[in-house]
Amino acid sequence: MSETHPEANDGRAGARSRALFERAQRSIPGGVNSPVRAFSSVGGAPPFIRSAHGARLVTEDGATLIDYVGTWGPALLGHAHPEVVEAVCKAARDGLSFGACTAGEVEFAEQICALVPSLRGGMVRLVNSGTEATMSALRVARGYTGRARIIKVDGGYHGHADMLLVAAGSGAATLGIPGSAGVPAGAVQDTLLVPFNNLEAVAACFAEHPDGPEGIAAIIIEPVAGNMGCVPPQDGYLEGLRALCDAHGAVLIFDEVMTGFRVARGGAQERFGVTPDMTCLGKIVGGGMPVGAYGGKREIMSSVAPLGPVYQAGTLSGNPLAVAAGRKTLELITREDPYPALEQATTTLVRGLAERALRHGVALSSHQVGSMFTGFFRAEPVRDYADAKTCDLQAFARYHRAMLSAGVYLAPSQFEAAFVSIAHDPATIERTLDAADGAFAAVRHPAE
Ligand code: KE4
Repeated sequence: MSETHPEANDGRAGARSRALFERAQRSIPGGVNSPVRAFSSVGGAPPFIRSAHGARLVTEDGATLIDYVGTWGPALLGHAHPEVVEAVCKAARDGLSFGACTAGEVEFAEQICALVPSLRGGMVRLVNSGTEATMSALRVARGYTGRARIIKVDGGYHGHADMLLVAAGSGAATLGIPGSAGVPAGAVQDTLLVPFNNLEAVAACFAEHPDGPEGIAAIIIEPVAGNMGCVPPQDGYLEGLRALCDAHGAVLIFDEVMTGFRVARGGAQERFGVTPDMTCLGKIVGGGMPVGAYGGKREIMSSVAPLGPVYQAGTLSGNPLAVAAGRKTLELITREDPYPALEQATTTLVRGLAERALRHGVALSSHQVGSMFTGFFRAEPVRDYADAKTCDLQAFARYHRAMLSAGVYLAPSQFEAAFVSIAHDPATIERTLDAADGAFAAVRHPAE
């Protein structure tokens, strides 16, 4: 086991993780602080993580795993990057939170606005999560336009605000129905659902709800879908949304919580050359600490209290530790430009996985944008959530278990993206591909 490349080994929950999971379920709902972590769709107890450095996790059972969850996206620079950790420790020694203005948050806001095209010349407000960012951005869009209706994509996830927890009805453009217990019908009565990559359905919404007080306030979209698995926008799709919003006076909101600083330094809006009116950020912007942000054109953000009538607040918003982590992270991605190498490493991995799946006769459709990717267990490409739902989820579960046994930690759901960090060096990618050889064999010939 070399210092830089500790041997990856069986990551399935051992005795200590299983005991901790048993205990956790007595005091935490489902034993987890976020549902996907429970491993429900792949089975078995989740391994409990003790530490994480670079591209690797160490479990409570002492296993070393190669990590492609990356704490769901933030770990672009690898876990526990020394300069980020030092920045947090330094800030902590001067106090954890003041609930007051700080120089750091001003510098951070200026950094964010300089990097994200839709924020240049505009304004940004810091919050503590992606959910807060999207919830707040939609409230601002509604306040700014005086309209109530919003459009979201079926299979798009923007956090757990009531108005966004909607299930699709039948038909192309459907009025949302509550997607969770506890969400009253009234909370989603103004939420319209459309399939991803379908401009006609969006146009139909605007036709059905003409501009004016009963019209559509905003479209919120993941410009690269990540929460149905990684699905890129088809050519012209984002441009079409931009044109429809311009034509109807609706606010175009890019939820770049996952894609921001991931698929390019300036996010998907920089990569695809389409500038929204507002952007929501999270994950990488906090470098692993709890930071969300929303922002956009000055005239829109001038609606936000105390400047304007749209209320939004937060005790820990802009707290010095999270700001320190975020500032150092953005400084590093600016100083070092990791994107070409990240893309190359991810392309090597995705191509290698596709070759091995083919060799083992496993139907796999791979999608990659920058350093995020998903292998869908079906033969045809995936364009939207309806396509994604036809994947062979049993095959995915067998693959996930086999990769975990071989020391590779993947998101426990077919409908998630995987992430490569700058710490995933060629030896790590090669070790992952070796594990995948066995995993695809296990998919094809499950142990009796
Ligand atoms: P948070 O509230 O979890 O910080 O962000 C919500 C959110 C908003 N927008 C997008 C595009 C997101 O991907 C997310 C959260 N992503 C999920 C993983 N797909 C977080 C993992 C979890 O829910 O535990």
